[in-house]
Amino acid sequence: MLGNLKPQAPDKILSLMAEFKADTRQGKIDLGVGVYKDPTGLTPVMRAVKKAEQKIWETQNTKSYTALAGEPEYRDAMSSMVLGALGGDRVASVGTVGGTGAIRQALELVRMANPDAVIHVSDPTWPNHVSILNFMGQAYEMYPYFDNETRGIAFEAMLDGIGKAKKGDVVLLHGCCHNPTGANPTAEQWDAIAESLEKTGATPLIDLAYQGFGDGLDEDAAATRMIAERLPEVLIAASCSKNFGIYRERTGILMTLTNDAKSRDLSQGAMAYLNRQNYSFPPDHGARIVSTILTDDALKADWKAELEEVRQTMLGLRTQLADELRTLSGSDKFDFIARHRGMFSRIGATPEQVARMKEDAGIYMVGDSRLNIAGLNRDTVPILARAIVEAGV
Ligand code: PLP
Ligand code: TYF
Repeated sequence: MLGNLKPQAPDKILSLMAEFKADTRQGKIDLGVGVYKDPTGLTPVMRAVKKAEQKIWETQNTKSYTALAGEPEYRDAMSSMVLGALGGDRVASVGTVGGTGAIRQALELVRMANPDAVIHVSDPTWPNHVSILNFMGQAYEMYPYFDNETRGIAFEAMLDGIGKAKKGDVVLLHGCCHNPTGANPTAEQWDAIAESLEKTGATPLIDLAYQGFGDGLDEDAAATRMIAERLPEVLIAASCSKNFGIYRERTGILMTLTNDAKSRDLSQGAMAYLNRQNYSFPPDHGARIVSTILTDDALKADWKAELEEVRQTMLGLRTQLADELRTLSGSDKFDFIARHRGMFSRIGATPEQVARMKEDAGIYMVGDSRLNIAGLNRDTVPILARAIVEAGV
């Protein structure tokens, strides 16, 4: 039976990780997979996470099952972090296996509610969105997003695209720090996106995987909150992998906001049902770390301070790289790097140029020319800038 299986194409980002590991060259630079690295190249366990784990170790007296939906303290704390005061009783939620699990459960929830739904995703989007949609056999369309000339958003085309969504369809949006491009809508553009959703009646599904990595914890949730306030029904898939640095703990949450108690309760029941069908109880350890931090003033303050250091480090690298490229290229065409936000920028290099940077300079970025800013440090920025200019980008 198992011999009938077809070989599956590997995840390009994860294969790049393996290729980088196997490269024996000194001075190679990994700008591939989206994990934060400090200037020494380490993905640290955050201080508040260590302290929360210690507190859990000292006080936890059982590892018995929790609840199908996950612990209420975690879900409440996440609702406040993402939605601020808006959360409250419009929200239904379940803990999930990472942000990926939240997206998968969201798509399954949509399929249960409307089997005819079409999911509208940005072109490009995180490859796993497309992979999951294909695997599920879920109908989807891509709306234009990135302008390869300006390396900004092709906004008129984007609006046109999402305007084609119908009531009962879903528009998948990156709440902040778009992956893979780094280009994000302005506040005015977010307003126009909300207006389009109001007009068409399509339901937004907001993927929030980088809250705190762009303009700040509240700033990065502003678009999500504005949409949650204006739209009658909103789905949010949030991840704690990056902003708490707990990638391997697999900590995420799926939230829905509705305008009536009946829909909220149906949604809560359906999401818990989906957890049961897929894995029963969601992972607890990461969720408990998060709720321990968010409900303790001192831990929360320390976590926020460290997250802000992480954000500022990435912003500093962006400015340095844009400055360096302005000097080396004698033009301002790379200034978009300083305007982009989050871990990634798509720099607009061809696949050949990306391959050349890997071969000549040992610089690894994803084939679509997405680079992870956090893979750099002050010493490697000039090396990358030179390689970009030498490759003729
Ligand atoms: N959504 C986007 C856009 C991502 O980049 C990621 C990965 O980091 C996720 C969701 C989910 O991440 P995880 O499943 O590791 O929480
Ligand atoms: O885009 C990235 O690099 C991150 C990490 O299958 C990631 O989102 C990459 C591939 C994958 C899961 C997570």
